Amino acid sequence: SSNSPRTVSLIGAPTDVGAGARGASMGPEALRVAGLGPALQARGVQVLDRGNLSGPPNPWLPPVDGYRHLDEVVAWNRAVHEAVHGELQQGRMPILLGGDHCLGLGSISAVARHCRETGKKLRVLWLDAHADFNTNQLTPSGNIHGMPVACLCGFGPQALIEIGGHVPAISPKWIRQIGIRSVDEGEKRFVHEQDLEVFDMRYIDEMGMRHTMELALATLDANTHLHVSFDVDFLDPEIAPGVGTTIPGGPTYREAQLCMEMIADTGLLASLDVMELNPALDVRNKTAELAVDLIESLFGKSTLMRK
Ligand code: B3U
Ligand code: MN
Ligand code: MN
Repeated sequence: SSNSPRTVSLIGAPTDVGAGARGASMGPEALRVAGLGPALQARGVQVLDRGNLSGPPNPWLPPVDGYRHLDEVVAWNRAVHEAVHGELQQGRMPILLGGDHCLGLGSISAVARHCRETGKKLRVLWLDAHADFNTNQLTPSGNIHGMPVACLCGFGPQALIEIGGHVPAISPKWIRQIGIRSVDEGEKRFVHEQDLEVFDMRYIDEMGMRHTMELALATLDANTHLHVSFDVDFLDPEIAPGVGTTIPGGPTYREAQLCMEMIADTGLLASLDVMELNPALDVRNKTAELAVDLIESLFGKSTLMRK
């Protein structure tokens, strides 16, 4: 049983305007060099590479009112929103190649808009070391890649929260966060206040990845659009050094594979973000190759038997 479209569209968003380290702007090309397109074709899906979006350069300035590069982040997110929405309208599965995670806002707001237009339910899996639930009041850095989940839930600057034409773009109830292990003090309080469903590393340690994913994927049905926002810093830095903010103690290779395989088993994956890959910090493109390996599992590569 698979609702997933047979054609995927790769959309490159080469920017690091929302990040605290430069280099995620090279992510899309590193994923192509690691063979993402052919790997997906080998899974039996048609692949359209839509090339890269364009947007303003990174001015590398300090934050203003708790936001770094707000105008640039808005411009990039508008471009991402339109591109992702356009692909969904054509019946294709958008894969956003980041770029930093501030662009999850443009991507997921487009998915949410598409779900409103087609009467689908939305479930967002947020795979990340971070909750990305800061506001300009709470942020220690001003970097907007630490804020996209809050913005999607309606907490952020007007220009960002209204990108999908509906405020808030999504309800916190639609999100499941997995792999979380670095949350700022104020951000922690806000996560609890908004009742985000978080499966942090403590939970995964105690209960295991299988049980975690069973809960994160519970209550899906044939009318659910499943979106995965994969921040590559989700993974343990021992296996994935090529990201701007490495946090020790992430999922191992086996745990990450199981996570992807269980998502694949639902047959409901309908859109994907691959974010925060930073080739400037990588070792011989191995983090990009690992990301491609895991995306293959997300598309069913390691599934021998269907339950
Ligand atoms: N929570 C911190 C750090 C951070 C969030 N997302 C990433 N880093 N990649 C912040 O700056 O908001
Ligand atoms: Mn993130
Ligand atoms: Mn992260």
